[in-house]
Amino acid sequence: MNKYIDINHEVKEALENNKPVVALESTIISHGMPYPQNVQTARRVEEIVREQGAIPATIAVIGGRLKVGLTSEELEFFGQSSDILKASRRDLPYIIANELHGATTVATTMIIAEMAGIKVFVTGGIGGVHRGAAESFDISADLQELAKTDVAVVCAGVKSILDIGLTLEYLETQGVPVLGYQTKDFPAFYTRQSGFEVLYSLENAEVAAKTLKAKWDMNLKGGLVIANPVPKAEAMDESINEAIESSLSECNKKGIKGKDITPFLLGRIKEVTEGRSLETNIALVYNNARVGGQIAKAYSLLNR
Ligand code: PSU
Ligand code: MN
Repeated sequence: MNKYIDINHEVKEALENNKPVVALESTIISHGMPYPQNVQTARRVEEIVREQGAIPATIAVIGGRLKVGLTSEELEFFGQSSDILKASRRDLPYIIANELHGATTVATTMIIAEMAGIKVFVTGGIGGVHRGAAESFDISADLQELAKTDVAVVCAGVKSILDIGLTLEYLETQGVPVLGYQTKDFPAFYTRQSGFEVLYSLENAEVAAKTLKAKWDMNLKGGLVIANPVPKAEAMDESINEAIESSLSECNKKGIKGKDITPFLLGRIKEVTEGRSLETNIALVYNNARVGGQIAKAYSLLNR
């Protein structure tokens, strides 16, 4: 194991004994939701993973250490502190060298999960190709990471603040399987449908686990996207698209760029929807934790 990583005792013991472990990211905590909902959600997500019989491993960088599994105090600190850098692949070396704190994105959480030997990772939504990328070149490093790092990402699809069609094209080019969980509609985070379909729908956690195993047994490098739509009861209706459009044009007007775009849009959409988008966001993460926990469990049984 490399000298930069600290895996907590419970997670280490689980990995050594081939028990199911689920990785969780920390950008969603420090840049994706306001305090205190961020910490409450993170704790509940860990609980839901446990209810499925798996061990949660929230991943973050604290004082330059790659942490796999946070203590309750570390989680609280992370949710409250304002000097936490959003850490994608490019940011890690500097943050480590300077002993800073970093919130791990999907890309970085995948990197650290792979270092630790964790195969299943649960989040809300992944990054993607931004609208207008032909001009801005703004394509999330999450997509490159999915091409090369062997971790399955359970998410609720891609937000329509992004160009969903181009995101799916990019993933196809990179050979990343995009699988619907009990659906053929590719979900758009707040809504169950995006207007795009996936080729394959996974019937249950066992089929999902066999799909991961087949990919990695054949040495087909890289991750998989398991797209799990928000439950019907908590999904938003099409009016969310107006909130997204107005937030996007405000973002452009203000000249907000790069890594600040996603956090700005999430905050603004929450204001425009008077908090409803945050409730949906929380509900879909819980649903992903449930499914991800089940897939991790099924995967560990396959490898007994
Ligand atoms: N989508 C969300 N909430 C988030 C993110 C995405 O609904 O918090 C975060 C994830 O950590 C993702 C990152 O990896 O934003 C992508 O940022 P960028 O586009 O700058 O790569
Ligand atoms: Mn970007």
